[in-house]
Amino acid sequence: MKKLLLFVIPAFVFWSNTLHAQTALEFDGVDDYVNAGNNFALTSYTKEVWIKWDGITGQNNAVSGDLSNPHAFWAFGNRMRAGHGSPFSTVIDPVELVVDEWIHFAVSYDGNTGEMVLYKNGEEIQRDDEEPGFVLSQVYFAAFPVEDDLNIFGGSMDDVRIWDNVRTADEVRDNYDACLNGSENGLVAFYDFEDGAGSDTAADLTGNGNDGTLIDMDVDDAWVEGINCGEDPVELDPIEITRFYPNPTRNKVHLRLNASYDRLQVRVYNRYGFLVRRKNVHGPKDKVSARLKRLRRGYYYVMVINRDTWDYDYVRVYKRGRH
Ligand SMILES: [Ca+2]
Ligand SMILES: [Ca+2]
Repeated sequence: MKKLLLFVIPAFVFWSNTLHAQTALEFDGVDDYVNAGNNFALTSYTKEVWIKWDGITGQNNAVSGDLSNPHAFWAFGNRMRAGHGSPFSTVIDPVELVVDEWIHFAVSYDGNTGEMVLYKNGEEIQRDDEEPGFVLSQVYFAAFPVEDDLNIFGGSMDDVRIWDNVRTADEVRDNYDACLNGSENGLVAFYDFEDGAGSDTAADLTGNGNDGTLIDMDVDDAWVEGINCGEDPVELDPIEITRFYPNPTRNKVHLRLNASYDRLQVRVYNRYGFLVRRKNVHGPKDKVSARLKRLRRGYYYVMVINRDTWDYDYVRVYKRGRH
């Protein structure tokens, strides 16, 4: 039905902003960063992050501290690396970073042995010894602030996790692309970046209060499409309304869909773009209906949304009668 409805009223632009996949934060590579505070006191730790690097040269800090609490998890010289104190390059990815691709990195540090291990997409890629005895306290995303220099990261970041222990290789591999809920044992800060457009905060979902504050970022544009945690993304056909009837109608319109869907939402918008009806439908269902009873005569847009993918289709229906 979409092909028949190439005209779009301005209000539909607003609608599309409210329908999104999982989100991430995009950093402009100039001065954007997040301050996650200094309430950490970790003598052993594991940091995890998904990054999509946009290729800018420079220091590209992902999850780091600052000069007073120097630890760095960063992409310098086109290679992801980690360390603390100096040198900061205790472990280095032997392979150069690819631009514009989501990659997961994790680094663990054992404060008792000094051992540091770097993982890429769940697999160990390097390990080395660091001097034992570091305490991680301050955390920034996308920056390592020193005087007049932020050592900024350019690109997107998603699903930052900070643990107060040494995650094992099995734990990293089994969970790097899983969805966490924040209550996992040892997780001291967790940011899934689902806060959404307009938010100047990246909430810490652990309940430990390590919320991140967006600094010098455009809170409307910085929230972009992120990784989809959980199962491998299944390629689903876009939802489509294949038939709707009756039209015009007095009471109800029935909509047939191109496939069965588990979680649907039906919305009715008036011709000014205002939402006048909304209901969730639990499936699997390949047909739904929308009530137009008690609405004024005129044109309405009936939208069906697949709540698993936020994909949608809509049709225009004429409501006849006085009510
Ligand atoms: Ca996310
Ligand atoms: Ca900025």
